[in-house]
Amino acid sequence: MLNNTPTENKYILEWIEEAVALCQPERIVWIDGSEEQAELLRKEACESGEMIKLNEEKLPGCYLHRTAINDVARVEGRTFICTKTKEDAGNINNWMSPDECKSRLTPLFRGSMAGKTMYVIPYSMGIVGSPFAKYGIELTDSIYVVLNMLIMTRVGFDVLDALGDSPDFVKGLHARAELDEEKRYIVHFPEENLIWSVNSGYGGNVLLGKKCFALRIASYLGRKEGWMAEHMLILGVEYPDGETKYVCAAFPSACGKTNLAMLIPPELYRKKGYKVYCVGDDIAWLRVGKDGRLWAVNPENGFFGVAPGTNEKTNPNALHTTLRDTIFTNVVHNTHDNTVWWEGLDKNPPAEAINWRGEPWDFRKYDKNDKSTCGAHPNSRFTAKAVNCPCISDKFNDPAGVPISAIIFGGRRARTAPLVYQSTSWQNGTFVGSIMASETTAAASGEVGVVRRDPMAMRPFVGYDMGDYFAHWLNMGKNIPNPPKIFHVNWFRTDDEGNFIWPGFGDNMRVLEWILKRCDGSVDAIESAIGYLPHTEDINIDGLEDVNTDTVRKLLEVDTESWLSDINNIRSFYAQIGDRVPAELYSELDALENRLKES
Ligand code: GTP
Ligand code: SPV
Ligand code: MN
Repeated sequence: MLNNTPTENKYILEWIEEAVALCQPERIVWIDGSEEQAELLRKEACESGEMIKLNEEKLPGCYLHRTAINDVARVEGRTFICTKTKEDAGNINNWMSPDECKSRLTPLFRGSMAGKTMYVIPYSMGIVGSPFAKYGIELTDSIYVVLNMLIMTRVGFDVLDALGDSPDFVKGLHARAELDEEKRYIVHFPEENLIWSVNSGYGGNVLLGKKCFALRIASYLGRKEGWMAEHMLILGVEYPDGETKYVCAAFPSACGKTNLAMLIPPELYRKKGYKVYCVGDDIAWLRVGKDGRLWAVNPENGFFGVAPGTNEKTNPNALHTTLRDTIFTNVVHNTHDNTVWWEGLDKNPPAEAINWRGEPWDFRKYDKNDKSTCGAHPNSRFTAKAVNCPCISDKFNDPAGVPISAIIFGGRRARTAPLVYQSTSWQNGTFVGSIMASETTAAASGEVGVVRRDPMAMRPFVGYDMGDYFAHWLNMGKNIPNPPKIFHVNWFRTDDEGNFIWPGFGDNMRVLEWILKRCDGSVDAIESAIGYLPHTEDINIDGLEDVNTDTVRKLLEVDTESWLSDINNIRSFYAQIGDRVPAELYSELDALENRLKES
């Protein structure tokens, strides 16, 4: 079956032959990255009903796709790290031995592509040929996956040329099989650079370059090779004098990375000449540069963003990015003009509409408090090209990446975490990342709104033991002569009625400004039990209607009682991670507890 292959690489060809023998596809199609081939595949997907072509005038090059109803988010319970020993995967990950996993999954793949096409996608995470880049090949039976990978990664035969006869690539095998959730598995073999995904067709489970490779496998490689793969956005703030400073921020899924990455500063900043540019919205690969600073690249080539809540006010840049060449997944189909809609887009839900389940949808029956009445799934998404983003950074395609001044951690905390605080050192900052917690969202299956610890927003994405991951952070700090400063933010504090107190979105610029001033030493701070807090008057609230100094004071309050009860929760979480949690972090925890008790 493997005739006229675009590569002679025996590692690639032998592996494909194995996968073909297992899945038994009728034919093989190599994806060359060309527009002609992509267009043929789009047509085929529309003919089969897998995708719907949207209004070419209003949304040129855009398509709608609906996943199976049982297949709308990442499935952490069915995601496994299959290292030889359980200890290397750690207690936070699900683990299966590689042999057991392969024998359990082999029957699920066997014959799964009979009568179908197997697509071979050679792709690069990072710019082909750059020192940061890592290559992958995904085999899949889904055109939807191919078309998404064409947007999210750099696909083409130049990847095969760059690989030559090297075995150094990540193998990814994906089969939709029966989309049976009881037989759904997303499994990683970090020691073999191998990923298997079966019985799903949802983004994070099947676009294997993203969470599976660029975080789980890459975090494993990063630890071995002395770099970091993180669940972080990257943005640049351009100052009125033309200088640009870059920051990375790690927030858990559906906690505001895409929004912050594409932020438009409030008018008062724009007038002065401030601009914000997006380098990445989800994943950062970080290395120590020759100049002793930490440098970041975004290994992706597009955005797989949350649709609900995206609108002309909250994130106009994201909205504009999705106006062409975009694949929408699980949003509302407006059948009147063949466009799309989602909750929070505008106040005009379509009268003639099909919901994400594919049923006729009556917006008048929508009840804010009952998610099952939503037209769009809360985790519905857009897949859009980075080049179509109005605020994409001119460094987006720079193989060197960008130098990072600050790392920001954050999550959804209704009470405990203040609007912003600064850690006191890299070690203390690593501790701050390690104790991150957030209320769960619709981005993963399971209960929504429960507080869970999510270190560095990487709980679902570290490809090895979490204690070793913390140790890697501490080690990296020792090797960065001029490290970024580390901060923690929380846009999600609520009042007694449950309303967000901080306006968020573009106004988060006001917090970024304080953070960057701290980086260049131009503003003082208060030393508190948890770290450096802003003086109330140093958060610029000019032009904000519903925020006064009292509000800011409330947002910056540290409630000792709730922090002390959090300490107990952190102790049991560390215990759950196990005995590889570094001693340095326990001393940070003890010191924090003592400071809180004294305060
Ligand atoms: P993933 O793609 O899952 O990793 O999510 P993300 O971290 O990129 O989150 P995203 O920016 O898509 O935001 C998710 C949800 O949080 C959306 O519903 C946003 O409207 C909301 N959100 C983002 N930023 C803010 C903010 O500053 N304040 C408030 N209140 N909500 C926000
Ligand atoms: C996330 O859940 O953090 C995402 C979406 O960015 S997914 O690709 O599904 O992981
Ligand atoms: Mn994400």
